[in-house]
Amino acid sequence: MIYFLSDTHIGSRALSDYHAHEQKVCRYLLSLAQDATEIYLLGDIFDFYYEFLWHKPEEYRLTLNTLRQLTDSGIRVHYFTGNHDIWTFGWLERETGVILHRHPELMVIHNRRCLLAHGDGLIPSYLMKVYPKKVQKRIRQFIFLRRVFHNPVLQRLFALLPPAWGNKIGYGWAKKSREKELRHPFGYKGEDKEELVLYAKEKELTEHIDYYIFGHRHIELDLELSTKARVIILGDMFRQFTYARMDDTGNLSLMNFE
Ligand SMILES: [Mn+2]
Repeated sequence: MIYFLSDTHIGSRALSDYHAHEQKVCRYLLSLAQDATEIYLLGDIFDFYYEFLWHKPEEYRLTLNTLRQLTDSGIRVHYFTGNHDIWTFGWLERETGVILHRHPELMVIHNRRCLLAHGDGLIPSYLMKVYPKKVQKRIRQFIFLRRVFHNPVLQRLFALLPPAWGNKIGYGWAKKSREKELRHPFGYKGEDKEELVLYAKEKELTEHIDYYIFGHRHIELDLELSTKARVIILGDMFRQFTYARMDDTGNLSLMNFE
């Protein structure tokens, strides 16, 4: 079996007991070991993750050990960075044995063409022009922040901060975005408005993908396009505990944990 999950947001200070949440996620991950050959982690696994120069994220030791246990048992674990856990500079791979991906990847899995990505920043370019000014501004701010977060010079500078300060800033920023989402869950916008669906539709004009698999949106979606391509949005492992499973014949289904 092959498993796909995203948005665990481990360590989120928006949860009253984030240790209990981390334990539950690790219990789930270990439960996959019984029949998993591969596991795809599609981003935002940690709510805030930064490898500072003088401090590595040891606070996630339980998860790090769990991932190491999975990879040691021969399971290939793919780790896609999201928009909360961009800041790994090699330590995570060494510590856990995961295979790191920083960009969307097209992979053939059990004969199915799969496009795998966290999903942040995937907006068809024509959409920007038709959006109202207010929405355009919000997206531009997001893209600007995304550039700042991905900038190697700024990343180095931030890594020099005393870890206590850096973590305070990081966890605080992440907590705010989680709280906002919990207060107003952004529901499915519909086939003609949901950016990731429109992105898939645009891509289908030039090539065919069997499964588009995304995270990021914290909604559960399994939609078949007219080209028979399926767009899967995984929900999350934060509040909904949903994930996807692919069997040996390439059939994919959305599942629920506990
Ligand atoms: Mn995200």
